[in-house]
Amino acid sequence: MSECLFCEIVAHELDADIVHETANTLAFRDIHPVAPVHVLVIPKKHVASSQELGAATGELLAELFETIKTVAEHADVDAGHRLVTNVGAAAGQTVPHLHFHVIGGRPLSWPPG
Ligand code: DGP
Repeated sequence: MSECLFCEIVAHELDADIVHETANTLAFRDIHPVAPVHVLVIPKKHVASSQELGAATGELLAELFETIKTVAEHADVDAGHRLVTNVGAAAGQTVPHLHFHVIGGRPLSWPPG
């Protein structure tokens, strides 16, 4: 077993409600949804957070955003959703594997908590 929860989902060692998959990305429903639509989009490769992204990961980043776009379209929230990535424990990151929350399906207020 991997020590990373999301790596376990990628390896199918842990069940998840997968909604979309590409060669290098995976999208699955958040286990604790905060809105009718709450999907997590992750790279299959372990990346701890967006702090590890840069010029060398440009293609992966483009693929992640293609997946985010597809997820939003399939969930019918392409015209209105929030995209969140928490970076570090101080910002509320509980799983140290890069993930983008795609949240929608209800009115979203600003600023976030
Ligand atoms: P964050 O707090 O930004 O690190 O978000 C982590 C999210 O991951 C949180 O909203 C709950 C979700 N999560 C944690 N464990 C699991 C799991 O085993 N399966 C799924 N589908 N989601 C999980």
